[in-house]
Amino acid sequence: MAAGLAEFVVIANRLPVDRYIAHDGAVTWRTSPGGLVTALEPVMRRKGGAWIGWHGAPDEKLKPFEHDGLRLVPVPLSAQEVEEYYEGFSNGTLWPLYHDVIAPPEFHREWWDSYVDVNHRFAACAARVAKRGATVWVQDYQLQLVPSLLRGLRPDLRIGFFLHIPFPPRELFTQLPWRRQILEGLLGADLVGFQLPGAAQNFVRLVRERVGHKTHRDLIYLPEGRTVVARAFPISIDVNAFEQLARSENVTARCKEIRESLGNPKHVLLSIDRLDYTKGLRQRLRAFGELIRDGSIDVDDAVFVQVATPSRERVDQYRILRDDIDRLVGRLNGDVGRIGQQPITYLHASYPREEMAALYRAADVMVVTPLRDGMNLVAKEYVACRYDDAGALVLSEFAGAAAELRQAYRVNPYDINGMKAALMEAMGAEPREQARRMKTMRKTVIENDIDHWATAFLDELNFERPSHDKKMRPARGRS
Ligand code: GDG
Repeated sequence: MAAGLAEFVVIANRLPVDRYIAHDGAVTWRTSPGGLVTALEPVMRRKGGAWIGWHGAPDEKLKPFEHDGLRLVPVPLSAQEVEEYYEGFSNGTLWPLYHDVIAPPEFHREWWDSYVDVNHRFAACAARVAKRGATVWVQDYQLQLVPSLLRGLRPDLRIGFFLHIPFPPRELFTQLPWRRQILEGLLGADLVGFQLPGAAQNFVRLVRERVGHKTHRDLIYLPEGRTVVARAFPISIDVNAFEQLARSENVTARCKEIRESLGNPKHVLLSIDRLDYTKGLRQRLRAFGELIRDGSIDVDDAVFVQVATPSRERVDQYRILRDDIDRLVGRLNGDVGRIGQQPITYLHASYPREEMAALYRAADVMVVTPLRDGMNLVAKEYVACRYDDAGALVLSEFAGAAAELRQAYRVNPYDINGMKAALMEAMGAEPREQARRMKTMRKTVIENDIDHWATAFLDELNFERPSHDKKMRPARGRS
């Protein structure tokens, strides 16, 4: 690479860019909008950082390249690896297992073998790219073996890992035939970050019981004298950017247009999710449908807009879910709709950021009711866009965001009656009450934005911790 070795390296399953091919065949890359890139871009520039990840096309090798001042290092994946490592082990085994087994995880040895191979490739790539003593930050569940593989190759590096999704309790985690390998993989890091303290505690306890290392609170003492820290760093968003967008003239005009095209109802309810079985679409749509059917709200007064961004469409569970939701929306609209009055507007599509901001501003009630979610950034984005202190947030207690956004209308998404009551309360709240809640939530989100998250993690990662007494005897572990 022209710029030499990197002092700061991010490793994620995907590079933060998407490729566009114009009509004349010209290839351009565009930075994919996402909090992680925004948060890490300044550090990357300051330190001459590199980002390692798959570029999105199978069976293709690309040379490292520069885009928008970012140094990008593509890792190739074969079509079979996309199927086995990514769609298989990452999204068919780990994703459901880490989300309360809402869908049954599948355990296949070929998937695991592919996961191991690909993790080796990412680690080898980082070992080539990182400067002596560099800081390397590994992201998410697709790459849990990278910390220890990389440490094996490059013991001089400082290695951090952050898990964006929940980390399950031992009752679920121990179903995994490769549980010990995953725990040992993560222990290659100096700092293992989670969204919530409970997840960090689950990890520490599993390490103590299954691997046999001594632990004290959020510290894990390895026999070779190294200490691993396991701690929560709740992720956030670029609050300023969202607020600026929400305040812009275009978004203000578009917000008005959206409300008009919905027939200017008294209540606009909104949900935005990747179409995923963890997000609780079924339960919330049922709750809303019942409110109309039992006459609690009039079909002329309320519209529910559900945006479901296409996701993982080659994985079976996701195809089944899409058909289920199509049917459910059709049935509810058929049952309770009138001519010109469809209670649910269902959009299976992806939208530009301005449209998202306009939707947030147009929504009187934002309904975020996942069955399990590491954090849920949509909830924070809604709050960031409501500079007018208006609007109500209905939030699942099983979203990581519920720990911070305590003034939301809190629901258990499995309790349909409870959800109906919360929706009614949110719709009926006085503007003063809504403003009181929104102001407090805004303060929390503004104080804890994405910069704060990245800085807190990197400061902790670079904190010099003296090595502990190497003679400390390990406790007994089971596999
Ligand atoms: C994982 C964890 C954790 C969605 N539709 C569109 C669009 N989005 C954007 C949202 C938001 C992001 O995608 C979704 O983030 P979430 O946090 O809600 O959920 P996951 O995708 O499941 O993310 C989650 C997160 O990682 C971060 O650590 O919070 O728990 O599961 O930013 O705005 N953006 C655009 N068009 C869309 O149609 N532009």
